[in-house]
Amino acid sequence: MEVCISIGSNLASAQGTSEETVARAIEELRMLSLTYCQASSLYETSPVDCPPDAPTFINAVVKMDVSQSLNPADFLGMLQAIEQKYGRERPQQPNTARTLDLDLISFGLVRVHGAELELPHPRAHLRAFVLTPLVEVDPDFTIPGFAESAEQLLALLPSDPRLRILESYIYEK
Ligand code: PH2
Ligand code: MG
Ligand code: MG
Repeated sequence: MEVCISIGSNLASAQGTSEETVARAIEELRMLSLTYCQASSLYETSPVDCPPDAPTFINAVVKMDVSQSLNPADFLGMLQAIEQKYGRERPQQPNTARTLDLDLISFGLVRVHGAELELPHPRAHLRAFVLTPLVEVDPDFTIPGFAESAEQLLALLPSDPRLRILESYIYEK
């Protein structure tokens, strides 16, 4: 089962800076993968739909395969356990600075419309901080339900003036 996960951080955790937290999250995800795990580089991105003065984000994407026996709810629980390990707090106010956010972008071709989980992620196609690292991993990736590739979807979005690839965290595929 191929899954795609967006990783974000704009607050240091007890385990380190946002860069270090995202790099560690990639290794945590790698341990959940079955035969392959493709991680993007780390990117600095402008906060989108966040409170004023929100810190810059570090974002990355992982595409990997997981056991066919997992269902999306089980896998979401595994992602939330990793978020917890890196000190994720969930204040009332939306999109406050967070140590680690692991968003499930797609889970095979599964469609889910629940209060806890929506698949594919309903805003992934509108977010350059998701599509930019995804295009690095797989430009031809299609989010279930879309005719356009990730690369084509990204071309429709305005560019982020703060977008910067972090040279020290370029991953081998
Ligand atoms: N996550 C959000 C809201 N805004 N902006 C950036 N640049 N990166 C994110 O990961 C992000 C965001 C909600 O989780
Ligand atoms: Mg998110
Ligand atoms: Mg989230």
